Amino acid sequence: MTKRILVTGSYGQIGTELVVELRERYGGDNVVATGRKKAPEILEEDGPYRRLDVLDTTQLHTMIVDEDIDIIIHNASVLSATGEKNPQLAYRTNVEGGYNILEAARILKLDQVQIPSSIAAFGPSTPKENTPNDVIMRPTSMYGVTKVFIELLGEYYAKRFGVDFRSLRYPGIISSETLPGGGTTDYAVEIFYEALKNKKYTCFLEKDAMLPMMYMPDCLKCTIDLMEADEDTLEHRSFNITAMSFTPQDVADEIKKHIPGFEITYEPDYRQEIAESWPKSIDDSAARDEWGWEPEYDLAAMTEDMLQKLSKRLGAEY
Ligand code: AKB
Repeated sequence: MTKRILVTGSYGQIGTELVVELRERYGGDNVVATGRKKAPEILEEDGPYRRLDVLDTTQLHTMIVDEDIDIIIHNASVLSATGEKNPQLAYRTNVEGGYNILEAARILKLDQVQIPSSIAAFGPSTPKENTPNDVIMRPTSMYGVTKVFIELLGEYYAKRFGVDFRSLRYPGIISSETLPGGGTTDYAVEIFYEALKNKKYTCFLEKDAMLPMMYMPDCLKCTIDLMEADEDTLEHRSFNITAMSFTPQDVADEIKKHIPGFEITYEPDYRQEIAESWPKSIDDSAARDEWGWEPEYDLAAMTEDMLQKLSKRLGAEY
């Protein structure tokens, strides 16, 4: 029987493309896209979109019951850079929002909840190279603190109440459909827009700020693969996940292979300090071993595809 899935934060960078992919796989009507704002057209085309504020528990519970929801993918989150500007907002959205979702899963006996975590859950005292799945986690950003909390709370709900909680520690996600907002890894998307529009980009991180990254098709794949994994095969509930690691200079050099006149300059700001507290590369062997994770895109393949897709969308030749 097909499950009914509710996605929060569905007009965000990951949410928009995730809803489209889930609808293609499980049928438009079985995927309820939700968010606090009016829906973008793409989310109303092939299935329902509902206004939802996860901080309103009455509205949340009513929607789960009325829409007969089995699984929630809770993408609504304040990211690292916005979280440093407004830690109180990050706390409410990420901690209280996540708690409300876990409570709804417990009370209404949902089949599964997936709440993303991030590489931001690690901190300066975590080993930076090939960071293991199970390792010291003492993040120094508000966003990171909220993500560690949600991982621990979800694992507690699984053990104590039998809630099937799952979480992916996303790296920076690169995509051509919807811009990210408020993250430290956002430069890796902006650089493509600016390369196509203006042939130059000023980066807010240092040229050698190496971070783990992933292209959107792989992000959709790991999200859905984890959702579909048999709970009995999972030893973990929170998973490291990655596809590649690169610096701003690496991606600029790769873009230059396609757009030879492209130029990058550097004006690092407060986001550099956040980036420095995160891992440079990630060991995702737990995801590979427990549910068969394997990424498809490396830097070269991602750059080629990204430039093709974006140039079509922006009507910008290169
Ligand atoms: C951010 O930069 O805040 C996010 C993330 C790595 O979780 N993209």
